[in-house]
Amino acid sequence: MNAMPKPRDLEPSLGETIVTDFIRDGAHLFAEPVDATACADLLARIRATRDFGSSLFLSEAEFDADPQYTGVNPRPGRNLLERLEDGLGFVEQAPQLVEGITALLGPDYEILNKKVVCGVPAGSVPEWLKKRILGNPVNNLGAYVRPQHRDVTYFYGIDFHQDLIDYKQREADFLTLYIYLHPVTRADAPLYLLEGSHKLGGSVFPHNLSRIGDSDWLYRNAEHGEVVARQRILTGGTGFAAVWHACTLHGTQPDAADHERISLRYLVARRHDGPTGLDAVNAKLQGPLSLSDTRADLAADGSAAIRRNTVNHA
Ligand SMILES: O=C(O)CCC(=O)C(=O)O
Repeated sequence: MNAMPKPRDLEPSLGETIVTDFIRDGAHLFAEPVDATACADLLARIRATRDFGSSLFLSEAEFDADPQYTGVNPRPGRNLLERLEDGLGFVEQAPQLVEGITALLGPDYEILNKKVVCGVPAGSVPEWLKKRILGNPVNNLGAYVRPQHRDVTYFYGIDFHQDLIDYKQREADFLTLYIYLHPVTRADAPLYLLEGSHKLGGSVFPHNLSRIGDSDWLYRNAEHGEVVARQRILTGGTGFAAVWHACTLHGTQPDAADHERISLRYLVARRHDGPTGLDAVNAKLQGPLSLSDTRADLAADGSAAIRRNTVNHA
């Protein structure tokens, strides 16, 4: 006769939990943070590279002399993490992250993009700039930052969006990994994530969202239907790590603290040909897996053409 399984054996593995969480929520928040000492060391190295105050920014006259709205994010050859590569093992080799990502993407996954993201505090954004960007849905401040500082992405909030937004015609074959390098409270521009929003697949930004309670949103994606998505505010301590699907809506409000919020953002893509956990997730989506156009908020030069913002009212 077979021995009864011990309760421990009945518990799902981390990989199984992550796939289940992705199917249900489009995200997983890791119970185990990454190494806090390594986070603090990396944060100190990042902070030593610049003052995250108003000196980051061009003057209004400098900006108006030659406005550049595109090509202002980190890119190969201008990415602070390229100089800090030796300090990233605590993320890229963290056993829980490797196990979770492998369950979703299979072995041999590739890092598509990695960068430092800064939530710029209100006190560091010049008044002229605040006036100009008030109410815009995407306040990526790269356009207004001095060129030598464009090796980091700076946000003063960004409305609910999918990370598929940057990848026209690409299938949702990647996930986002986001790491807090210091404690993030409600005042530090935490990520707002809409659980279950991935179920409607790819959808053009800005999204059709109506608040229906304290923390629920009714989200519609045209002929692909609607879901009620629960808002989860990702506050967390040093080393907090979360992953989400390329179609999961998320955003941030402007940083209300008196100091910057500094995080790491990775996009990780599958390479594996065989079946993966992500296949099981994507097989259940009601909407498209890719989009030919991802956004309808920009003018031809890349500047904001609409002034509307949902997450700021969350
Ligand atoms: O860190 C932030 O403030 C926003 C990050 C984000 O949503 C993104 O980079 O897609």
